[in-house]
Amino acid sequence: MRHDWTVEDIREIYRMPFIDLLLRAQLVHRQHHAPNEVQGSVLLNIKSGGCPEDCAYCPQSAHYRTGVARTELVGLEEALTAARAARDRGATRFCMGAAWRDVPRGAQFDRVLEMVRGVRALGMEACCTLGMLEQDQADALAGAGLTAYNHNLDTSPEFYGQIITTRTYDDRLATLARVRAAGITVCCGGIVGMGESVDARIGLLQQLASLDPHPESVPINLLVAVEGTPLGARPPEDPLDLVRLIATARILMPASYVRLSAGRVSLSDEAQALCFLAGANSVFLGDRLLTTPNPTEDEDRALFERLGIRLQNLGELCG
Ligand code: SAM
Ligand code: DTB
Ligand code: SF4
Repeated sequence: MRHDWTVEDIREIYRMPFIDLLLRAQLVHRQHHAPNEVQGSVLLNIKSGGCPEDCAYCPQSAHYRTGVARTELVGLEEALTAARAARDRGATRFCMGAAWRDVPRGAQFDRVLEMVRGVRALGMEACCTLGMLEQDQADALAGAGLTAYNHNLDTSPEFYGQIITTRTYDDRLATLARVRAAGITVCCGGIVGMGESVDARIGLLQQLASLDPHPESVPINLLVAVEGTPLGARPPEDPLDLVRLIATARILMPASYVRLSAGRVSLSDEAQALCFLAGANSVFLGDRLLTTPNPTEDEDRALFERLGIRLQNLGELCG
């Protein structure tokens, strides 16, 4: 595993002829992963909307009018019912997301810890994404059995300030370090389609690949342009650029799960197939992400059947 990839190394890979890039990524993929297998996760928005951060892509930010409902933290039973349904649908990981800047202390955090224990008791991996964490909070999540914590870097350090002004890149890195120190696996990736340059994508990949160890999962989100957010009118991205980014991530971080995350509804089956060929080996299942649509169970079943892809089962957890 290399952690010292330079921007030049990465640019050279990203700009390879497309077919050469895909072949190289697929060869790397096969050294570390079962070739026709994809891991499935399901998301639950455990606390929606009203977030004090100003992430320009996010429909849950209180800074923008997007029509997303503001809710309180869901109850334990509601979360566990959703987790059981996710397991029945073939997911091995249940991801709980909250529109928080950081985790509130007290009863709400205790309830999240209960949710984590409950999901683990179902035999599934548990992931949370709750915003910034202090070390004692990361340790408590680890104590509850949390498998993974999602905290994205989103883009390069240079472009970050154009997307988010209410926190810094270093804040993000500090939380990631606390998650790692607590012994929780790291889920960290970014977004394509925010108007970032190729250099910004390469800068993101360099940051991710410099983490030692690499994040165990790397979500690559295609921007879901939501009306009311500053990025609501962004034109769609060229899917082949998304494929390039996934292939490059696969080559830089060979053992990581590369998750084709938000944005699948706007991709053709053919584009998704290229993403899998490039080394994506995880997706979100179920017709809802946090606030936006995702392919239905039937659509995914049909796609995986056409591609001969099978979902990883609970006996072969990735965590
Ligand atoms: N509030 C927490 C945080 O920001 O870490 C957790 C939830 S937040 C919604 C998780 C991630 O979802 C963000 O880091 C971003 O990468 C992704 N995301 C949010 N809105 C998106 C959108 N419209 N399109 C694509 N990805 C999005
Ligand atoms: C990640 O990287 N993508 C997921 C998960 N981590 C939490 C969230 C995608 C959100 C897409 C926009 C929405 O549905 O609100
Ligand atoms: Fe809040 Fe997370 Fe959305 Fe940013 S991405 S506004 S931190 S919920």
